[in-house]
Amino acid sequence: MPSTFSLALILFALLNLFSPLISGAPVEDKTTDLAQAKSRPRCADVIQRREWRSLSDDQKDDYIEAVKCMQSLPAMKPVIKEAKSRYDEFQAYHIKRAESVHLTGQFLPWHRQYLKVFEDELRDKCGYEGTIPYWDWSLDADSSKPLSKAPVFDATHGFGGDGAPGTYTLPSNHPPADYLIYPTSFKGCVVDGPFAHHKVPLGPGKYIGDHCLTRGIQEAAKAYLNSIAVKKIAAIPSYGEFHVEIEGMPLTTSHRPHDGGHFMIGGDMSNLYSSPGEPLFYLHHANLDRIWWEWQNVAPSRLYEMTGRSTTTAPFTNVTLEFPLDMDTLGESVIIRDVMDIHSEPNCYTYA
Ligand SMILES: [Cu+2]
Repeated sequence: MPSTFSLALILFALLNLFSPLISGAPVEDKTTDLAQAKSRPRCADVIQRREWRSLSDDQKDDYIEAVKCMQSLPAMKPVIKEAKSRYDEFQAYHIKRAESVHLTGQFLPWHRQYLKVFEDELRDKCGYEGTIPYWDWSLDADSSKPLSKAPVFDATHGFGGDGAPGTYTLPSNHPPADYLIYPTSFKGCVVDGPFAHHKVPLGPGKYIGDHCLTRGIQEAAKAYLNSIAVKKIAAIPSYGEFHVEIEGMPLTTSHRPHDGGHFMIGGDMSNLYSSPGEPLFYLHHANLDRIWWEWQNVAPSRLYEMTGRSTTTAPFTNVTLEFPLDMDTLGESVIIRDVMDIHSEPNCYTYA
């Protein structure tokens, strides 16, 4: 756990960086367009995203093999030249877009499309026949076992475990507050499982330098990830409040499932910019996306409910269904409307 002081310091840095967001009045111009929604073709077939522990060992191995395949394919046209693999290219684009796709209305839809293009790439370039699994961390947070014993951290059929203390040092010329780092989360390199000693070329934060995949599992994060925390957020009736409450700090003053999950894994994952260097990023965000999808399905009016500011700095506009979700060289750029119904073209997946 970071000390209260270091948490306060981080919060201060976050508040400074995003102060216009916090001080500005929320923009309320809800977009609900059911007529348009009905015109989108329904998928003939949907593929199922499943919870990690419901996969067979072979299915788990297939997913990890596909991720490792992405890490072995050359980058195509990365936005940061040091990105070496196609996998790194996804991380690079997240670093570049981090300040516009977090703490804004497009947070959930942008990450929904980001996951979709990553999943398409696993299937198209690496012959993967499955989907991105999701990690329902509430199951582990509700359990009396430590989070570090969660099946995702298994060394044989999982992503490997916690960082080994003393194996990693943050760059000394790295201003932690600028990069929104939790220094105590960088416990050490992952030394077991399929990503042991895997080299991440970008991060932590906006820093560029080869380093090991780092973790620092925080057991205290259970409080933000348990089923009570999830139920509380799922019960929020408006999207405007829901997307803030699921995303968390610094929009909120304490952790929520999104930032709490990032913080729980630690290392690059605990960073706003470089987090997709951690392969569990995709399973964490798939679970957030599932919670949003379930929220959308509570009432027909929610399926296309969208609101929130488009930028973290003035002048603020409100995101609408026409707002662009750029994916650059990663895959198809779409508008928010296109991602809202995952059972409609061009999405065609669901959560089991
Ligand atoms: Cu992100």
